[in-house]
Amino acid sequence: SFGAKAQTIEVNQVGYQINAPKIAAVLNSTNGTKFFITNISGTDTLFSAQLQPARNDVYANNIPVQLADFSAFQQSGTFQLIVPGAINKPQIIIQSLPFYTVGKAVLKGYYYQRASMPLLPQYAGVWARPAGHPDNAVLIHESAATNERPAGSTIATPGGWYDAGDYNKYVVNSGITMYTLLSAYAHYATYFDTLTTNIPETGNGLPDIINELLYNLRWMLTMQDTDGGVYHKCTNAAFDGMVMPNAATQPRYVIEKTTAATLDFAAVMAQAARIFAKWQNNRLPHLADSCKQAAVKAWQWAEQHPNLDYNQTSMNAKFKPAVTTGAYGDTHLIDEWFWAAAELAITTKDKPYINWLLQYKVPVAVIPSWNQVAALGMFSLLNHANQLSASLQPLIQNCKLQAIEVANYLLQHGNMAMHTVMGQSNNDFIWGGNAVAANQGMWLLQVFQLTGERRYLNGALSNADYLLGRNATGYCYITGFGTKSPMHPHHRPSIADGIQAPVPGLLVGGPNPARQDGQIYPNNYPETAYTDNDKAYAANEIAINWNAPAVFLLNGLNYWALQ
Ligand code: G3I
Ligand code: 9MR
Repeated sequence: SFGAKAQTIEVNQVGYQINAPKIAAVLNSTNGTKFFITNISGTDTLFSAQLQPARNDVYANNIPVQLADFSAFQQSGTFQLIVPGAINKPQIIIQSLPFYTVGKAVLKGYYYQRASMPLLPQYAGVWARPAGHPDNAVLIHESAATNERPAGSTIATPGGWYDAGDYNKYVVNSGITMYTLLSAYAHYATYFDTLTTNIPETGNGLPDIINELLYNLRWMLTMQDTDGGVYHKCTNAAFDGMVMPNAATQPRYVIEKTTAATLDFAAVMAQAARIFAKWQNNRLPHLADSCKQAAVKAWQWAEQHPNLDYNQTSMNAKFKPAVTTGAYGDTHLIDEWFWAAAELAITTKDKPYINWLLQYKVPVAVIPSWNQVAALGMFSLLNHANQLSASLQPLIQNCKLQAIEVANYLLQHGNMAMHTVMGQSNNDFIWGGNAVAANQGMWLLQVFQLTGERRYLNGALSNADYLLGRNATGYCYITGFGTKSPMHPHHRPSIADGIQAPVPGLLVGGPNPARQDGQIYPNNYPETAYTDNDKAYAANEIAINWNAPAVFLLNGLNYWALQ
């Protein structure tokens, strides 16, 4: 009837696992009755069932949504989903391992972010490009000047990944990113041991996830000054224009050493030391030891400089040139202390870290983000419980209770209309909200591993469905995947390379009604405030800390499907 909104069916466009829950959403639908799954040409009906009663999607202007649950249909192949009255008949892919290719791609995404080296056609395909940012003579910014390293002198800090759609490298954001990738390996080693991503190091005897994260870890090590403190970032003074990396030649600086960067660095290096120990007698001699020493030195520096928060505005009042790139400023560091203490306690078993943990206890852990890292330490402690001293066991028990309590809460408070864990409240739809969905999924996968209860696994899967298309925009939010995915991410190489398709395997930030980029969005409802516009950096940028939980989630789901 006039004015009624068209009924559209939104599905996980990448695919459904054959033995798992399989749900599609019919938007703007109130009185639908049956749905049908047919062969791809629509001639044979293979399955049909009732649509569920409509519920309003409170995050999408209360549109009525009816779910089509075809979990009972367990046949692999490509099918068509038909709802009488709907304007589309989406393709449905059912496979034993539907997230295998996309899981690889989100890991490969990091290769495309590499600074200081050319991407060759045999690895990068049409997205091959010359090296950008050698970063072998980066200026000491006034804010970072010391007697030994006066402003204007240089250090070498090559390599690492570009943070996001911009070309700067930020230690704080590298911290959570590295943790997440290292943890993915720690949890799913047998799976990652054989997963290759066609990068220059493939076949060198190390798993490619390790090869990839080593590229950034080696950069991080260069960001530590001889006194143990860690520079906050390696950056231009101002963001580059929309040019390729090799055309972005503005001077680079390392900026003041901060407590947050140094603690995050300590945590990552302590965690890396445990994981790299596996190869200390062959592929990675001495690296585990170097990481451990770097971590200890960083912690000691942080103890001596506990209050050096990064405040870009006040820094710019004192030092030149003014720096206007990403701040990653955080003034609440108890979670950073806890995370670093936890990783160092696990790796070294030394008293000072154990005592710190016993004195300060476990901060309230929330879904991780670059400035909320308590849960990182919490899960690390939990996963190493049997190696830790008796004195720490009550604290670890507290971690376990928190982990399960949050997981239960997540399962109970999702978006009921779309049947996703994503959508606990409006606060899920923020700058980088798609990483909130992925991190919720990561949390649930870890609690599934702890408890063996399948409902947690299913909760994680619901957020994979969200990211891959079962949401009110109908976008699959990973570039290069699905039938409708971002074509114009705020990602300088994707904009400047003259190739129509964006660099693949990158998760965009997602709906964000705050729209801090000042662009025009279709609306400002939490779940639909999204635009595939390359100027809309508050919704359509990509970032290393957002891809990482997608690596964990999608590959974790693959791992469990293979068990
Ligand atoms: O901390 C407040 C919180 O107290 C308040 O309740 C909430 C309400 O919106 O806002 C919180 O602050 C937000 C902050 O992130 C912490 O989550 C800001 O509004 C929000 O604008 C800020 O967004 C960050 C953005 O940079 C701007 O600083 C994103 O998390 C962060 O992912 C993004 O990172 C950028 C880098 O700076 C540069 N490189 C690209 C990268 C991705 O866009
Ligand atoms: O490209 C920048 C992106 O990486 C950041 O997330 C964003 C917010 O800090 O800023 C982008 O740069 C814009 C700058 O803030 C304002 N002038 C236009 C720049 C490119 O869109």
